[in-house]
Amino acid sequence: MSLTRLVVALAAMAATHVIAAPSNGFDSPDVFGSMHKPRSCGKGKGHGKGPGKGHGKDCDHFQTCDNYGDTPTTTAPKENVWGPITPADNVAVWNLLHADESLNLTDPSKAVLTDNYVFWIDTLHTNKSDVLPYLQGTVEEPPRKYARAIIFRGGIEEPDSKEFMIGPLPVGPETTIEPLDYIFNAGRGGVVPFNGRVFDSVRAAATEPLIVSVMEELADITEKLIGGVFYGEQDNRTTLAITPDSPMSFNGTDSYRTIMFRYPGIATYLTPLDFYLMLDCPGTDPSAYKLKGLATNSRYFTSIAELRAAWDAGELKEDYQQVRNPDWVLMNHRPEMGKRDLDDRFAPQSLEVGGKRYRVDKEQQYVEYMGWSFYLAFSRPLGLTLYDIKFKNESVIYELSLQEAAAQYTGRNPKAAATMYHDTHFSLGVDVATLVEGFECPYGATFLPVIFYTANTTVTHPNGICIFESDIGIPISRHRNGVVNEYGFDNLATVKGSALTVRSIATIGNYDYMFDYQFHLEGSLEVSVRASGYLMSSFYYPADKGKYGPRVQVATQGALHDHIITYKADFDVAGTKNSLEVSEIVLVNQTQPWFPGFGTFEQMELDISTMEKEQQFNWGENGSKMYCIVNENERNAWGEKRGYRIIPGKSNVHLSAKNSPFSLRQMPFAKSHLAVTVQHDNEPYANSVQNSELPSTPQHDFLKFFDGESVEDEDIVLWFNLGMHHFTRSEDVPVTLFTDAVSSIMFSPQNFFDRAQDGDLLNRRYVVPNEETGELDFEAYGVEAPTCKLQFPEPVLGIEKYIIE
Ligand SMILES: *[C@@H]1O[C@H](CO)[C@@H](O)[C@H](O)[C@H]1NC(C)=O
Ligand SMILES: *[C@@H]1O[C@H](CO)[C@@H](O)[C@H](O)[C@H]1NC(C)=O
Ligand SMILES: *[C@@H]1O[C@H](CO)[C@@H](O)[C@H](O)[C@H]1NC(C)=O
Ligand SMILES: *[C@@H]1O[C@H](CO)[C@@H](O)[C@H](O)[C@H]1NC(C)=O
Ligand SMILES: *[C@@H]1O[C@H](CO)[C@@H](O)[C@H](O)[C@H]1NC(C)=O
Ligand SMILES: *[C@@H]1O[C@H](CO)[C@@H](O)[C@H](O)[C@H]1NC(C)=O
Ligand SMILES: *[C@@H]1O[C@H](CO)[C@@H](O)[C@H](O)[C@H]1NC(C)=O
Ligand SMILES: *[C@@H]1O[C@H](CO)[C@@H](O)[C@H](O)[C@H]1NC(C)=O
Ligand SMILES: [Cu+2]
Repeated sequence: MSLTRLVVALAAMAATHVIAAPSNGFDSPDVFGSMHKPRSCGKGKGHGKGPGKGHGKDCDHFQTCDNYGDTPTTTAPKENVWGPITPADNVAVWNLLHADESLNLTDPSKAVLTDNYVFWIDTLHTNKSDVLPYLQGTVEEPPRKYARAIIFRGGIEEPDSKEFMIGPLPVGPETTIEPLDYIFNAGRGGVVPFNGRVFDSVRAAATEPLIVSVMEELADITEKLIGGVFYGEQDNRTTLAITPDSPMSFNGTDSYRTIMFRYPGIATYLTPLDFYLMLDCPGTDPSAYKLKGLATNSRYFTSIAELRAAWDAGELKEDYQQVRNPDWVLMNHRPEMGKRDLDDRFAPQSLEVGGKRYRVDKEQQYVEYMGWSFYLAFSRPLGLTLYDIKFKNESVIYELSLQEAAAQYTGRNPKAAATMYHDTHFSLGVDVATLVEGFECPYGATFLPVIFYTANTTVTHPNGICIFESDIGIPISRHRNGVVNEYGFDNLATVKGSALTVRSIATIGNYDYMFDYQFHLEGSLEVSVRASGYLMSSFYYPADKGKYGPRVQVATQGALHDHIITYKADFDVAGTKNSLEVSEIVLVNQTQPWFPGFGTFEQMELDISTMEKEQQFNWGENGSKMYCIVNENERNAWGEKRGYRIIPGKSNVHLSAKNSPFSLRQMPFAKSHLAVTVQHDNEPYANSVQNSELPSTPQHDFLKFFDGESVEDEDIVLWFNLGMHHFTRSEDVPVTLFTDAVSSIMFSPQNFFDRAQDGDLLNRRYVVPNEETGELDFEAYGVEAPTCKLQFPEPVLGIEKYIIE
């Protein structure tokens, strides 16, 4: 990112007279509390006002801080073998597919139901068995890349969707187009029946005439009942919008649409209406599509005539009218809500004032930070993925990747009751974009582009991913020894806490998911996901009595739903062969000879076992079970198995529904907190991107991973779910809040080392009162707070346009 940099004295930015960081924050006894008076300098550049003006000294003699310095570079030890195929590869693959007469492809932008066309092209995952010899150096050449392509084949005898693998790349004489079957295990390989394939714009367009014909006939009623009419999305008389629905098939032989109407525009997700159409729309012949039924006023009608009869009899009316004016859902500043004291001051910032402490190889998408190293990869369905994660040059995790972001809704209406989204189905990765510097990533963060392909073009989102180190707001560790003197200690040791975050935000329609991977200094790795954006809401029915969520506007109910975000963590803790150790706290009654008076009495004990077989499992009740990925063959100095602990964080839930027809068999991965399997090249993904339209006959069945294999001393994979039960509320308006809509997990060294890994950090203080002078001696290990002027970008910078070429 090229930014014009504006150098601003910190004093001016803070709009107060404090701080040009002291030359040594810890060099005098008055460092604590209010006794400390930092130097001030008030003549800021750029900002003329502020109470600092006129106070203190001029900042001009300070050097410029390095907080906007270039990201230090490094050279990745290996080629990034997981990264995306190149734009040139995409074009070559596109051309190769279109040159193949047997595929008989049509330009997707002109395609109709009965054509064959490319749905998308992406990168095929690289087999781990091919990668390991390269990483270990036993093979010189990196594994060759392959593309995967989904082709919609409406033009063949039995229309379907079929997936292909194309490679090796770059395209050359050896390159072939082969069916891609091996990553799908439910029996049909890469083939999905026509009715179960992604309901793309071509299929949506084919159903529109039926929707229009129904709604045209009912226009007089809908105008009066729900305040709008629908003549087609492009017709300028239309004042209603139709909603996306999913799933739209149960087993691939049927195909249906359950359409709820809403008001169009920015408030659309929060202005649902009490009017639903149910269509049957299987196959490639739209003349066979038909209306199945209509619903309003909590009644179901099997024909237009039935509904009209009820209307004519005066039986249909709305108690509440939906709000047309979208003002109430805008995310703008609302002066009518008042003003908070001091809120006009610039908020605290986390800035890399000492200069960046991480290195990036932008070419190879490789990062090094305080002993950590890892590679980044990106895919259309899954977004950002991390590979070969090492700490202190030892392997911890081979692959850490999102697998699915699912949401299932509930409600006593045809739309909410039937809604279950898999966001990878909607290519979550293409919705990763546009991070606002200073607000979503700190000023000075490193931004990386996101690249994906649409047909034979390359789309680049310049600020799709950010990397930054920030203050975590707590010391990693500290201790105060002794309370014998005026300071309250003989010595006090404290270690500064900071962490490196890799962040991306995907906006999938109504929702914004923020995905963070946070690398801590002592070897912990935290994964978290947060949700913001608009609720997918229901019309407000008082008869529901709040059972499906509260009323959040005059005619809107916040529909209760689950978010389940599934991840894969292919642990390779100090090597590929690992086991999953369970340490459960159990209570036992025992006698101890030195307490004869108690007889038997209760003690906690650890019941330690190793999981034997592949399985799905849950967190222990009230935290009673510790799960660790251990390496039986690697011991620390104390003879303990070296391991990483899996620590539950915030909101660790699994899907509530067990037998819902909409989530019946296509998402078993969402139905337990955790699962462990043996790593196989043909089991790279928990889900398939086309599973969501096949709830009863999935293309890919996660349950088939659990076929009794031993997970002891094997290359094992941990699958885990983050998420939340979204108990909706008025404070979800205008949008859900990231602060509490959060779920997380942490992986931490467990006897991986012989002691805590913060002893080598220099950003620490050791404070001892001098016995003779009574003053405090500060040991700063050569790391002092800098005296410098901070840099900020021009205020409007931080967003760059998409590049399409
Ligand atoms: C190719 O597909 C078109 C429809 O896109 C179809 O009309 C034509 O018959 C097909 N050709 C062959 C050889 O199958
Ligand atoms: C709608 O479109 C028609 C045909 O293009 C045009 O004649 C008419 O003026 C438009 N009406 C409105 C309200 O924009
Ligand atoms: C799919 O569901 C329909 C309707 O429930 C049923 O008639 C049909 O046999 C099912 N087909 C398959 C392949 O399961
Ligand atoms: C890291 O480990 C590899 C072997 O796994 C070794 O070749 C390399 O020298 C080590 N690097 C450092 C900095 O210790
Ligand atoms: C992409 O396809 C379009 C339409 O077929 C064509 O006009 C264009 O030249 C192609 N671009 C590349 C880079 O091949
Ligand atoms: C321990 O003994 C008490 C008292 O007899 C009994 O209630 C309790 O269930 C015992 N606990 C266990 C773990 O056996
Ligand atoms: C806490 O966990 C222990 C061990 O699993 C279990 O026996 C106990 O019932 C749990 N207590 C509560 C309040 O859930
Ligand atoms: C990856 O491994 C699977 C399973 O062994 C194999 O079928 C497939 O061809 C391999 N893929 C590539 C690109 O070599
Ligand atoms: Cu939600």
